[in-house]
Amino acid sequence: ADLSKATIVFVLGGPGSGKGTQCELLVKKYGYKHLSAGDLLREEVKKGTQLGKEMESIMKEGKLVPTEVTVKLLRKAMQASSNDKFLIDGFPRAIDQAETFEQDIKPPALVLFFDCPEEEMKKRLLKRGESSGRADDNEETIVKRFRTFLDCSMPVIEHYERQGKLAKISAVPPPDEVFVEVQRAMDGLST
Ligand code: UP5
Ligand code: MG
Repeated sequence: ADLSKATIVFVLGGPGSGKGTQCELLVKKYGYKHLSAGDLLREEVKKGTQLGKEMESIMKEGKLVPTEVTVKLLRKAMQASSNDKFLIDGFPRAIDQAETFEQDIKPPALVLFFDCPEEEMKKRLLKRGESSGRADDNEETIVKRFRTFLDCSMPVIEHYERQGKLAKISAVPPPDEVFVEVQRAMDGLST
């Protein structure tokens, strides 16, 4: 796809806030291509390459993989898609990542932010950890992921709020209720 004509929606929120869950609903209703940065990274880890091993240990520490790695994976996946509407889930997670993506690819039309208290997110992640097999769904890593979110990712959310691009949505109600608010934000987009 010609990425200069793409419509980009960033889907942000803390660990376990429900980004992936809402993206699934969005795909069904709006036909976007869903790209989760975390999923793309976990696929690389599965390949067992040297780079994959390095990323695995970063993710286990709840830290951020270098920006160039994620942007490269995202760009490749976007170019490989025939779709030109993208949900970029779990990215950008730091200001430099937002700047790099905007310069290399394009600024987002809209940023969805799922607002959720840590206690609720922790409860969800520990529950999911019983069956997810995700190496970062354990109490110790969860605390580190929260820390990184507050220190590095909240400034991204504030940045887009200042630009008037942010739709802040409470992620506490059940998924279908959260999705009502998501639709309200999406329907304001003219594409
Ligand atoms: N659930 C969902 N919605 C619910 C609701 N409304 N009510 C009750 N339960 C709800 O949901 C989490 C769980 O909650 C599920 O069991 C769900 O059923 C339930 P999910 O939709 O999976 O939430 P999500 O926000 O997607 O949580 P996820 O764990 O994927 O978020 P993270 O941001 O932590 O994970 P991600 O995969 O994006 O990143 C993982 C790691 O990769 C990062 O910590 C980092 O180390 C690395 N990374 C980078 O370095 N750079 C990147 O750009 C991206 C990732
Ligand atoms: Mg997710």
